[in-house]
Amino acid sequence: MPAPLRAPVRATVGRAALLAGFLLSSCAPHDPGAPSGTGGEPGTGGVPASGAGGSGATGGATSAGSGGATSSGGAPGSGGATGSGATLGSGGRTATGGAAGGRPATGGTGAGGAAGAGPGGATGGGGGPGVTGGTGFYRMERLGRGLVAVQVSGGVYVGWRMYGFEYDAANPANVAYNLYRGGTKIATVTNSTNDLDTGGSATSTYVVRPVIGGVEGAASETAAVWTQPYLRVPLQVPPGGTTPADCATPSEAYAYSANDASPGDVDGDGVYEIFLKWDPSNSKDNSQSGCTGDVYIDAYKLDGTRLWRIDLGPNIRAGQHYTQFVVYDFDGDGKAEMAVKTAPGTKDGTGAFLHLGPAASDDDSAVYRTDSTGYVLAGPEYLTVFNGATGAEMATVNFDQARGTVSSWGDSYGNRVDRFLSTAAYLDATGLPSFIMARGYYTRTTLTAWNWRAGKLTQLWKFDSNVTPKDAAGHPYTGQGSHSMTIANVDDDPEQEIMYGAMAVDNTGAGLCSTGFDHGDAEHVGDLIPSHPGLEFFMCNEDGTHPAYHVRDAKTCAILQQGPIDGADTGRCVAEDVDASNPGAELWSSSTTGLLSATTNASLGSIPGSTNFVVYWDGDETRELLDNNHVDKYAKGTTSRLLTASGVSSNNGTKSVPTLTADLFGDWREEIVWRESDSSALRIYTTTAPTTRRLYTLMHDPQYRMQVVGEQTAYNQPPHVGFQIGADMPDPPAPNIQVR
Ligand SMILES: [Ca+2]
Ligand SMILES: [Ca+2]
Ligand SMILES: [Ca+2]
Ligand SMILES: [Ca+2]
Repeated sequence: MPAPLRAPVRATVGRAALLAGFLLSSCAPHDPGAPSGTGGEPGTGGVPASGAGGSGATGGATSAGSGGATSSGGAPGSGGATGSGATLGSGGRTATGGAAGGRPATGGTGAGGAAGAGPGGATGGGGGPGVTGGTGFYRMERLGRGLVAVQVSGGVYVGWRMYGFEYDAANPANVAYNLYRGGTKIATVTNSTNDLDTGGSATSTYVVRPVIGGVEGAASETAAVWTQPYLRVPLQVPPGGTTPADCATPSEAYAYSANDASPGDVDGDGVYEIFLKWDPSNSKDNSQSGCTGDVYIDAYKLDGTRLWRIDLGPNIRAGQHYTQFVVYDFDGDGKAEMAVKTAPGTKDGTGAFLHLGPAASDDDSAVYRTDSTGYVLAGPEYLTVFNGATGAEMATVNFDQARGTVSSWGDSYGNRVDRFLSTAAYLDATGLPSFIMARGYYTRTTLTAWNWRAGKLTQLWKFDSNVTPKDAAGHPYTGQGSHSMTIANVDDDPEQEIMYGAMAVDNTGAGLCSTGFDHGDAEHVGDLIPSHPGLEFFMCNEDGTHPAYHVRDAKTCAILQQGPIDGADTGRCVAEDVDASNPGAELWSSSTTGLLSATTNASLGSIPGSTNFVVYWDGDETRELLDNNHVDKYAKGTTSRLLTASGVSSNNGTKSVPTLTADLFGDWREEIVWRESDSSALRIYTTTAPTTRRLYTLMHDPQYRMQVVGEQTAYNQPPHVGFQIGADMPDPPAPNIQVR
């Protein structure tokens, strides 16, 4: 049975006390959409340090005006006094501990290394955007507080982030948050990171400050109230075109729609930007011949400012299996990069053809497409790293899984040779992330891991099933991959492993294990069976000659549950805790009957209303269903509607997936990004359902964050955290992270 939701803890503060509050006395009123915020103010949030006064860097609040425009946040603060821990005014970044720039001067980078104790490096008690902290292994993003306020019936819903390093697993009560409306403290929230302000209105503004060990920390950015439960991000739709007269599908008009997206903070202000792939209406599944329009990738600030557009050119075909773009901060400088497969004719975000590495001497006017089929089976193939802020090419190398002989990948006409996947993962002892490019899964299977560090792109390792054909138990590594690739730490070292359908690869690039059950379309990994040690992996299978689905020990590939061999192509399946009455996750799929317990494989009743995405949306700990443009609740065998987003559309045909789901702002519940049906904007929906479950931002869970990186790939799958969230969950473990 579900744990009863605890009563919210919310202390109201008398008005007189508020007026005496010195902390906000110098905050300028919020000015939605203003180009600059207010400067820094001395605060008490920082820890005494020896640094010079902190200079607030660029601001950037997620707070938005009612029209949906993002306030671009504060100008640099003038810095706090030495030793007192400068904080900033609204929108500004906190310079932790008052050091210039606020970053620790030295930081531990070895496995399990402690954060350095450089000037200003003491952290953890601050509260403004871009706060640093933690001493764990994984170098994670420095995020703002993500404060959102949405007008709802009965007041204003307000939600914000708890940082992963803020969470005190041993003493959760040590952390609380003071919520201010217009400079007046209205609540101290101790068991969640949200509040329903019954006194709020559309003109209210909010600030939140952490209270750690009884000491109030730095102010967040200021949030204005949205009058609808989404942020609208205007887009610039690329002009359509017409295919050449001599191609397989001649003189065909095509138009563009917004497709998959990925978040990354390109300017280090603690606010995500959105990287967006544009899909031409004539994009193709690899099995289909025909020419396609070019693929574009844009980056947008949340106010709709387009930062750049990359044109991948005529030698990259459009379709779900071709362009997999990896967005994350790979070198740890606080700014996200993007890596993607490119070719001659690709123009970077400055409008220039690629010109580095092998691209320096290629022919950018060449079209390598076979006109009679539309496939691109000749010509150079590259891997390029782009600057996230400018779209400029930073490094290009040959794509080191060359197509070679087309027929060696499973067919001769050009389908299976061009099956690509990508994601990021923490693979080596530095605690910095790497990224992974995969080619092939029906027969030959290859993965390469790459580091972008100190301005250089280097290969960390390469896995090739031609070199390593079987695991220790004799199960094949050929033909095992899926249409998605998910990351989890499944063994005893902190580095992460790669779950690749029926097989897994260790962080070192060595094969870890395989079930030999062959290719499938969907996979999910998490703590699916709480009573079984470690993480479990679930997938469904395509060929009908292996079990329709299986649950395995993610570390050993030992089969824990399996479905019937039913001859079906089980193309859709989900594992998640959607039923509070059953411990752990439930399973369901397109070829089996009923909702099944991951722990026992027993049927629990009728199947949920969709077999697609899942999303944390309402106030309890079980997860909700996301399909097409709606969110649904499964309970006691019944599926009921929680949200219908009118005016938006899903992507990728019958897959009906959103543009993106991730914990982009607000509390730990996930935001849903859909495109407006004509692609004139993205809408980022946020929940307004109060909860009394408190969790740190899911983006500070290394497994979830890496799965968000991989979410854009091929048949998009929802990300899963690396610990149990569910009706019977214990308090979560502290994440092994550091933010600097
Ligand atoms: Ca940003
Ligand atoms: Ca970077
Ligand atoms: Ca590991
Ligand atoms: Ca959220």
